[in-house]
Amino acid sequence: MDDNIQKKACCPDNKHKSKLCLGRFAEVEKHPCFSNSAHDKCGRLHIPSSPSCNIQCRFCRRDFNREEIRPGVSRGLVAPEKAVELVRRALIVCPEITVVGIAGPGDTLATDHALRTFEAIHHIWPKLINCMSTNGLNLPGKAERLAAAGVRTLTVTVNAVDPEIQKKIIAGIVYEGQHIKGREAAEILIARQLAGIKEASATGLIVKVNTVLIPGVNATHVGEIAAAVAKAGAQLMNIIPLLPQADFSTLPPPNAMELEAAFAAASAEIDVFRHCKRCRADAVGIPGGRDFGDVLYEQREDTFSHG
Ligand code: CLF
Ligand code: SF4
Repeated sequence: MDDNIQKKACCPDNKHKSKLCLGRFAEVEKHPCFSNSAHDKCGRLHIPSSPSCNIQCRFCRRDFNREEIRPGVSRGLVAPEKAVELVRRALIVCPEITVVGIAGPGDTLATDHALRTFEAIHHIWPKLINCMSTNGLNLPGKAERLAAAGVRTLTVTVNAVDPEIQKKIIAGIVYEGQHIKGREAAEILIARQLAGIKEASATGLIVKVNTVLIPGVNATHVGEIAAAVAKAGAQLMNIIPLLPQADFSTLPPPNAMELEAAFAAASAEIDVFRHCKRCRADAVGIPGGRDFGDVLYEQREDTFSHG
């Protein structure tokens, strides 16, 4: 783990390192997406257990197939009741796995599928790092249950902290049973993301923020996002270049200069993770290495239901 991350995590002024914080960060030395030294050595099992989403990002196209390598895609859905057997087989197929992540194909907190999955796994493998990725809308109030379910690392996707920018990125949200659009939806989402990050960080989770870099929309806003999420307690940021699709299919992906400018702006505020592989929701193995999803997900029909 980058020593800077430890220092910033323990105390923003870098003056001391508490035992609590060092213990907390020693755990993620084996996390391929939180530790620069582990990204090509440690593996993650993604369990595609979350069936639906509570917001609509304009760049998102969820799909079920075997071919595409990108977030939002999986071969199907795995029920929480099937997760323990899946983990057991995954640890045999790929012993390097240190992390069980849930990152879709929908949002992990839109339903309780991900939480129930983590609870079942943590009961049997308390040393595995459970890792959740969420849009953050339903994050406030969940930190203690997440921690009790063995979730040590949390990723919140924050694409803007300015509602005028955020309202261009989302078509709407479903909040407290209501469909909400425009600036109101953007304000609610941003407020809940920042409140959720603050609460999760205070509870002891290590928080990373993913930001999708969208030219002409949020590409010059990354420094402000980084400053806001760092203030809320996030430790790490991952900038993901836009894959043009859905409503944003006609936008260009960011070029190398835009990406470097975003990395530079973010780096001034927070540590930046630069090894992201834009994983599928059912990825298995060391990111960037061989994917064992075909072995794991396609040979046992009883553990798998196409969604
Ligand atoms: Fe999965 Fe995400 Fe956890 Fe990693 S992936 S839920 S934090 S265990 Fe990692 Fe894949 Fe990039 Fe995500 S390389 S897409 S950052
Ligand atoms: Fe897609 Fe994730 Fe956005 Fe939901 S939060 S619309 S799953 S990218």
